[in-house]
Amino acid sequence: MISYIGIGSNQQDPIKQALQAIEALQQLPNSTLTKASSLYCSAPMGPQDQPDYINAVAEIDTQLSAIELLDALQEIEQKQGRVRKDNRWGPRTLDLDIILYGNQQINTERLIIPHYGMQEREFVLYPLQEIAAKLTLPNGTLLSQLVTLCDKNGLTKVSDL
Ligand code: ROI
Repeated sequence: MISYIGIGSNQQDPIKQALQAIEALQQLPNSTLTKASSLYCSAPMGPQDQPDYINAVAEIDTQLSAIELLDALQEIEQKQGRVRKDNRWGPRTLDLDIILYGNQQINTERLIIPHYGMQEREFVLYPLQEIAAKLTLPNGTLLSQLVTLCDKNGLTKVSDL
């Protein structure tokens, strides 16, 4: 199964966190990291009194089920010092989200795939476009169409800073 993983950090050296997360994704069991986007710097979505984020998207080819993948991603978050508390819209050391899992639509207590926010988040859509320009979402929407509709909101590649 081809799956896309969103990577985000705005604490504890975010660039290092994102690079370390990509390395950790390379070590996932029964999976291959097939692509990783550039790192991007994005303005915080949600409360503005927090640092800018570093975001990226990775493509993996995996034999893990969606739930097994979620467990593995949460383990990586924990290892990189993520503290899950009352900070739904607050700063985070590392956030790993399953953006897409093949063409599946999943709606359970723990998992909503495609990720509910992906359609309007520039820090998901632009990195995703970099590595999967021709992607179509499970509902038939073209990624390129969503990108056209989505303001960059100051998003920059880290290499362009
Ligand atoms: N804002 C940006 N720019 N990038 C993120 O990864 C991100 N993650 C979040 C919230 C707090 C919604 N804001 C974000 O979880």
